[in-house]
Parts: sequence; C-alpha cells; structure tokens
Amino acid sequence: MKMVFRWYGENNDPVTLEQIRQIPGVVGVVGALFDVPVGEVWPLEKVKHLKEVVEKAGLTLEVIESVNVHEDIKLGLPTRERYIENYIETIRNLSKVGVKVICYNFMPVFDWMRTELNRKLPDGSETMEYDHSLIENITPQELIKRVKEGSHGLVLPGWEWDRLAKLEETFELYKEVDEAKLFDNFVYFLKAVIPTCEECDVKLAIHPDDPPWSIFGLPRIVTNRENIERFLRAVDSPYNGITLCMGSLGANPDNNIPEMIRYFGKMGRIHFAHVRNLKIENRGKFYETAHPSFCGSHDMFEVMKAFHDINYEGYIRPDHGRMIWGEKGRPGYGLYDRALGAVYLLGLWEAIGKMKERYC
Ligand SMILES: [Mn+2]
Repeated sequence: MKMVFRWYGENNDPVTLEQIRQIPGVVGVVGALFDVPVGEVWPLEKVKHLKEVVEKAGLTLEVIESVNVHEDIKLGLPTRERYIENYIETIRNLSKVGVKVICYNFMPVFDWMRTELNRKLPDGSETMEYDHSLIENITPQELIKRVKEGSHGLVLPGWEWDRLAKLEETFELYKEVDEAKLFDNFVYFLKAVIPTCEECDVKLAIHPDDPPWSIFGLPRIVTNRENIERFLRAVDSPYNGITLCMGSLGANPDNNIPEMIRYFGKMGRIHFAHVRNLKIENRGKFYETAHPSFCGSHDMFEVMKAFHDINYEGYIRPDHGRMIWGEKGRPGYGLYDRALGAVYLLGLWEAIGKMKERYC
C-alpha cells in the first residue's frame, strides 16, 4: 500500500508540498491540472512541469485525480468522438511522465455533492454535511449558490462555475438519458479508451457516485456492488478498475465496504482508495467526521484489514477532513485533519501487519 495525499497545485492550494512531505509515511501526491478546460488535452509540457515540481519536493506523482469526462461523452452526443480522442491523448501524455493511475468519474452534471460545507461540530471543528431532504426542496441553482458561498472563494474539484452556469441546457439534454442509456455511454467510452490504457500501462479507476443515489432526478450508475461489477465485466480488462471511495459508497448503509474491498480486490480491480469516515445520522443524512472508527459510522479497522488481507499494493489517500486548529482553506482539503487521518490509517496498517506476522 502506498499512502498519498491530494494536492491542488502551485498557487491553487494553501497546503504546500513541503508540508505534505513532512507527514510521516506519505510518499506522493495526487495531482491534477486545473487550468485545462474539461474535455481538452492536458498538454505534455504542463504535465511535465507538475511532475518536476512534485519530485523536487521529494514526492511522487503517480496518481491523477481527476481527468474529468466531458458531458457530451456522458450524454452520448455525436461530439463525444472529439472529446474521447482528447481523453486518449491526455492518457498518453500522463503515461509519458510516469503516471500509473487516473481517477475519474461518470456523474452527470454534478460531481460530489454536499448541502453544507461548514457545519460546526461540538468540538469547534467544521465539516461538510449532506442532507437529502434539503436537496428535495431546493433547485439545483440554489444548491450551486450555497456551495459557492461556502467554498471560501476556492474552486472546488468538479465544481467549475462556468460549466454549471449552463445548467438548464444540460438538464434538458439529460431528459433523454436514463440509467440504461448512461450505462451504454459509459461502456462506449471505456471500450474506446481502455486499449490505450493497456498500451500505455495507465490504469483507469472510476470514482463512485457521491452520494451513491440519484439527485435532482439525474441518473447515477456507480453506486453499489452490482452496478460496479456490471461495467467491470462489460470491459473485462485489469485497466478498467475502480477508486474504492468509502466515503461515497459508505453513505449508503446497504453497502458493506470491507466486503466490497475483498470482492473487487480479488478481481484485481481496485487501483486507488479514498479512506475516510462519516457519521450517518439517518438514511440520506450524514456528515464527514475525523478518520478514527469511534468518530463515525464505519469500522476503519475492518476496512484496513480487508485491504491488508487482499495484499493491496495500490494507492490510498485519506479523504475529506474537517477544518481544525483554526485552519482556513478548501472545505474537506485542509492539512491537519487529513494528516491525522493518514497517520491513523498507517498505524492501523502497521498493527494489522505485525499482528499477523508475530501472533497468528
Ligand atoms: Mn472520494
């Protein structure tokens, strides 16, 4: 297992590479280019520069999150061909600098979704919350406004305000796209890009839908074991894999996370993992907690044990953390709580390994 940490890039992240380098056990960053519009090719020069900056700080850049998929591909429009070609070109460019895994998602219109970005917890920390009953009572436009106001002026990943400005138009187009159609469009995309992944030795790792259910009537198809297995089998290549994000899948109590890790791990399809905890208050309502088991609804020991048992050799990163110790920054992506999370997960990993070696 390789512990990595998400970083938003020079002049785009209040957290520095030097700080990340000092978190014990973190070997690399999960990076991205944020100044390339969705659907365009990531230029080789820019990718090379990012790699150099990261390596100069003593860290690796082997995972990219995310290369976002253009809406026309998800909608299955004729214009998708151009965007698929661009995606293939981006895969090639990333392979040239040693990138091994690309995380992406196939969520219509919205990326990850929260209804409150700065909920105050009793200990004074701030965290993100999702409440489905709220989603049912506001318009997508109102939701976007809410997220924008809570983001402290920083662009959030997957929430490009320009793109979201054309919301009515996009919703209109999705009237023709149900889950079955979206699935077909997804498989079409995979069939087109996976051969290049095989050739370049870059693994695709889809991020599950967050939260793992439909919002605003839009279809969502990466939400549980059954539908994940379906597209893994539809394009049956080890390069067609997943990012096991337990924060996303784990918002639905019907998803058994350790069981999913064992199941997809045995298939050899988990290439990247987001490991974090959350507290489910009732079905459809949860907030993000610190990583330890006693803080949330998940047993993190069982999660890390499942990874250990499958001899997981891929990448893991701590996920959204709370804002603590007065830190100001991008919601979910402060330094301190994620650093505590990384070290906690590494502690579990060490204990599980040594228990097996010495006492079993
Ligand atoms: Mn995630």
